[in-house]
Amino acid sequence: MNKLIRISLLVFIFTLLTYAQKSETDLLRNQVKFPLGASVNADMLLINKLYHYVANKEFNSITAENHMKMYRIHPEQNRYDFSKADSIVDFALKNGKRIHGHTLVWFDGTAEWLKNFKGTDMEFSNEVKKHIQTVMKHYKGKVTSWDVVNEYLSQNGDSVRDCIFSRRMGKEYMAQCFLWAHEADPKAILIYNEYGMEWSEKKLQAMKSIAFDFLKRKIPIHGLGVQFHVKTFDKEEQIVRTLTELSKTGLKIHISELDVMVNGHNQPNAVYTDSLKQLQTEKFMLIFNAYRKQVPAKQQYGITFWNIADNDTWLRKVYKINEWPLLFDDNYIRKPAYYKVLEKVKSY
Ligand code: 9MR
Repeated sequence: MNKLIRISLLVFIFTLLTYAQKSETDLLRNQVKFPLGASVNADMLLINKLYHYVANKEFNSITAENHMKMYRIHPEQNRYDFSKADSIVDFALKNGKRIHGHTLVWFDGTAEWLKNFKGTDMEFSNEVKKHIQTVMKHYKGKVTSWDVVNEYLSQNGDSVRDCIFSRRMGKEYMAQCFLWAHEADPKAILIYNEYGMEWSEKKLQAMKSIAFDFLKRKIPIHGLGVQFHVKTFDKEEQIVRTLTELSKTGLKIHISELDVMVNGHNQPNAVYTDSLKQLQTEKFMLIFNAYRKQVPAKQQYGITFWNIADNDTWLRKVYKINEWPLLFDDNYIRKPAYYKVLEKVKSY
């Protein structure tokens, strides 16, 4: 009897070890040659063990989905609240992960006090400078890179977005923010993050020319963030083209907010059918493949998913859309798409 128990125990330990070893090679993050990231939420990390487990196990780069935005981190003119963002940073550092900062200046992430700021334009600029530099200095040596400005262009890319920053500081505000950011942390990788190039050639070209213009004028820009909130019906050609064209700048390319929507037309009764799952898998594979092929290795800053599992997605929370846009299902289990992408990257 004793012998039987010992043998079963040995078999159990052996299975566990084999599984542990196998599971390391079966991790997508170990099979890609660039950092694999996810944006996270501080409260979820704290309260949901599965969330914490998957974030830690599957990803080696971390972005705060919301907690570094101005409305969270700097809610009043003379008050910063770093507590939630700090807890994300602690989690990442403790587990040896890279931290990407998101985002210093964003029309939609701006705190109310700044939107309603009554001072002169010069005083407004000064507040923006103070914000950028205070946040960056707080995380100096911890946060590797920053989305300095997010969504600088208008929806279709035909002009600089009309927003509080362009109105108060002029259209050149982005260049100014990069200069301030560089001054605050000269080692930080500074990124301009944008969306929509996968469906707007005009926006793609506008982003590319801004990057070239900054390089020409020696504005300290080091990377371009391509959000890629992609829909199953977005054209393959334009997705690939986005990566090809932006790579020509020689800057680092970060796929910064990846998710693939299957209910892109927002149908209230949408069902996650097998054919949608298939289309979604193909899009994920296309993106990983295109990133490897179109972006030179030294420019590959990584692919970051916009949160962990389907039930964490902003699309359900913000837009109340029936969506399943990520690689983990509502129970934090890898979806078949995960294994397909893994298979694909292993075959390279
Ligand atoms: O996913 C984010 C959502 O939880 C927030 O309510 C929203 C406003 O702060 O921002 C979402 O994230 C956005 C990101 O910061 C910038 N690109 C677009 C993302 C989706 O709106």
